Amino acid sequence: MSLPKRYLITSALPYANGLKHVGHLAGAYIPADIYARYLRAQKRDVVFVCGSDEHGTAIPIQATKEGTTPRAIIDKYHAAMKQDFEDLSMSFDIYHRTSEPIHHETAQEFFTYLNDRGELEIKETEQYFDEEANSFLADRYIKGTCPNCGSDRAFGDQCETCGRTLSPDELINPVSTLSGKAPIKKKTSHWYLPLGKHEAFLREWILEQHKDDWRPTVIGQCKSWIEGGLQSRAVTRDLDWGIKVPVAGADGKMLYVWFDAPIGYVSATKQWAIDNNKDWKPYWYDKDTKLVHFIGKDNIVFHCIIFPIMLKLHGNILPENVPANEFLNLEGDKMSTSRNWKLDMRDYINDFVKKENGGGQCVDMLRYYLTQIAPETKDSEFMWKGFQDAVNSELVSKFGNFVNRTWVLMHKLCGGKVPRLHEELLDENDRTLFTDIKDAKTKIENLLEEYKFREALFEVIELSRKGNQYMQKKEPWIVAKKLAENPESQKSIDNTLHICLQLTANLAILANPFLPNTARKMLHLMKVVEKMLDWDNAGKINLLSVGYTLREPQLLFRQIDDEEIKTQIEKLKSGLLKMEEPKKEEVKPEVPAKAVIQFDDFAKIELKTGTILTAEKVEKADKLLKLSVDLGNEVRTIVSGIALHYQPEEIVGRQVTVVTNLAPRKMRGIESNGMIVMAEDKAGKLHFISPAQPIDPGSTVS
Ligand code: B3M
Ligand code: ZN
Repeated sequence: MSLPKRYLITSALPYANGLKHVGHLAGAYIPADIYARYLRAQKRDVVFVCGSDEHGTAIPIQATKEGTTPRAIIDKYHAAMKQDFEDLSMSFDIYHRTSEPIHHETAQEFFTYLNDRGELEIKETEQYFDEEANSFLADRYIKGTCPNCGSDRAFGDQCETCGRTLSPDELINPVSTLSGKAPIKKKTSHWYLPLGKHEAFLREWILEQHKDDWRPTVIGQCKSWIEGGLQSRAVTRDLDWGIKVPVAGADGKMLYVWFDAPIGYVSATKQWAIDNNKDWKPYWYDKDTKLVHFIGKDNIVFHCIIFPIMLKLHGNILPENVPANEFLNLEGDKMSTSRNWKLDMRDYINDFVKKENGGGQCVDMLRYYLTQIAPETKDSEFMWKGFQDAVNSELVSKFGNFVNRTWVLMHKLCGGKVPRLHEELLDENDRTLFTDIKDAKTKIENLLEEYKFREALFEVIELSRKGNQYMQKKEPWIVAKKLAENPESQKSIDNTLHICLQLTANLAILANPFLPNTARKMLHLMKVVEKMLDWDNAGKINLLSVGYTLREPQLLFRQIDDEEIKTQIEKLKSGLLKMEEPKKEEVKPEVPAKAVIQFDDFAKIELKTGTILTAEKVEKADKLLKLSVDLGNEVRTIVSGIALHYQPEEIVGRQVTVVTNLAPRKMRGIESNGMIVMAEDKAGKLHFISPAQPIDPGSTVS
């Protein structure tokens, strides 16, 4: 297959309504940055765009919260996010914003183009209206109960608890967040994009053409949308913040934020072209451009279904791939802004990067860990202990250690210069390492081309591990001890260090997309120029010239100590408490004691001890775990609402108390035969009621 002529890479445009956390970073930004850096090192024609999403109801809602104007909000958070991305070495070619006039014009032109060609339809519908506030209610302004997971904190567009996309009509007991009253329905007309008309196209393009190269999670979501029946989607809203609908008489109507935001990729490209004296058009019209959208899983439908339909109708190219990531949890719980359970990029920057001993190495440590745990195929977990382990036992002990040993020994045993290679003395170990270097390049390249960033990074570390192993086999420091008796053995030392130095140069090239600051620090140690990082140089074993003097050793990374981890965990927990405190003030009414029952009533309940044999999460239900429980003479399936409190793996083997004669109940399609009895503490955490000593499963509790 021939290579595309050019690449356009996009990262989701974050809403300018608050600081973004490391979950966002891991989902849509770091992978895109790795990919862009890799392609640039390949000397391909790449433009990498991003910017702030400054429309939608999220903005005025935040303005109300902060007692200021929407304009002030977008200015504040645009600047803050831009800075955060810079501080974490994101290499966008442009970080634009959707409030710019060039974006408004581009989005309006798109709308007009589609509307003029009859691709949009106008429909009159009834929509929720708040009589007290005299205003139509945007989806975000309506709260209610989620039809999917039952959470009572769902919004009209999405349930934050289970992540399901909703429409306001699906909400149970809707309430206006403006007045707290139940809204009424009122007539209004809007422009709709009829998705159903494009079903055949979507089936062919996604489910046929891309069934093998898009991630299964992405294909799965698209499939369920297509098969669930594609409804027309309104592309305008009754709002006073946004881009005006460019039609005479459409006063008070704005383009829906999800109509204008992805067009932000186009306007960012235009602005980049103006700034760099380039032509933007080929990036959006020429079939030889490879367009790749990096996003989180909650944005899949917009990037795989709605925006592609718009692009197709507008005559543009379509994305080649949309490598969406799943979510990143933090210390065993969902990241959440409202509960303050999160790690903002800014917090990490302040606590690590800006600290003495921080800088580029701490940026790369975070990039490393977030790539190592990237939620590419399923949700994953940021654990501070995991961060510490990743840094200390991989970056420091493998990668950093190899480079440092090489440098120290080269100074000690080879006079601080690149020693000669004595070809006639090359042995099996040397040759194997040469092959390993070449193979690593090919493997990493193939993995990156397939958006498998985790595995690609693993191969980089793996190569440094092989370097350590090689050094360990060669033991140049032992050989050096016998130099007096056998001066010829200097040649063996030279060979070892020569090869380790060439490997270091390779590691710099291969690590560069992931750890750009480290790669530059290595260039400094080697006293070579940026050009050495060209991807083409990887696999070569003559990158450093013989006799060239290199700099003194300098550690690439520092260790993360226990104290730092402890501080972060405490900070996270205290932040959570702070948010929960106000709740405590609303004194909970004492739960009235239940009515007195007779012994016979109690005796109706059959309680037994059981042992949990297996536990797994129930798909699309955050709170539920599916358990199989050993009750002595039988094993039962029980669905239990404890998933927010326990990880499946931590409860296997636990002894618990089970109500065994409860009528079977279906939950999420699984029949539950019994109930695990739990005690709830003041903080709402659930605890098992377990026998003090291990006891036979199936023992009667009475
Ligand atoms: N601002 C939603 C989000 O930040 C939205 C993405 C737009 S991408 C065109 O998740
Ligand atoms: Zn829900």
